[in-house]
Amino acid sequence: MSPVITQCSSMRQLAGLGFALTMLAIAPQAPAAVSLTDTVIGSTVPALIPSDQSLQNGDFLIGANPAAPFTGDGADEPTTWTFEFTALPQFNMLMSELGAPDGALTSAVLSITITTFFSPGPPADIVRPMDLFPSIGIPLALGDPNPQTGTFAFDLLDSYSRSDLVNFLAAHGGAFPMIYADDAIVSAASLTLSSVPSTGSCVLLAAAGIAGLARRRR
Ligand SMILES: [Ca+2]
Ligand SMILES: [Ca+2]
Repeated sequence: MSPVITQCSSMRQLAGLGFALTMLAIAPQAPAAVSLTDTVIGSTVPALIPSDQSLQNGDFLIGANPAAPFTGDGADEPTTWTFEFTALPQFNMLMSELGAPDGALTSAVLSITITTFFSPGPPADIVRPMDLFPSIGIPLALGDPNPQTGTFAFDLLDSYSRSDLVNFLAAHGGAFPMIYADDAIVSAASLTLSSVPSTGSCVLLAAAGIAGLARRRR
């Protein structure tokens, strides 16, 4: 609060600010920022099975690749999973915010924890929402000891437009399918979608505050 208050040069301005803040506080349908997170978990050491079979590793599905020796060894195998937002309490509020004409998605932070048996690794790996391009490259950041586990975080808005992400979420009915490929075990992932109230809502609130302030000064 202090940066705001220090900009007020008189008691009148302070009183006006207090009134405006009161208006914001008592507004009956003041929209709030919404932030939803879904987290999925698997083992860092899944079973090792023949490569013509796929393997369920907790919330992750490791895909078959008959051209490779095994499934579950973290080499030459795609991993897929789906973030689910529909069951979360604030899902409808988030979709309402995201449906505003100006789009209110402010961040979509993906975190993934991977274990690679390559050093340095993982070599040329990627992650992306299932149907969206381009893929996001995973940094060649893990080395000895081998295998090594590391966590990476990306804001999907750095790679995709707001509308692409919102349309993707809507097209999948609130689910958010993902794919990682192909030289690591993915053992944890989370996606946090954040929104702010649409500009229209903020303008209405600000107008109410200014109108009230004008009446008070007459
Ligand atoms: Ca494999
Ligand atoms: Ca590979």
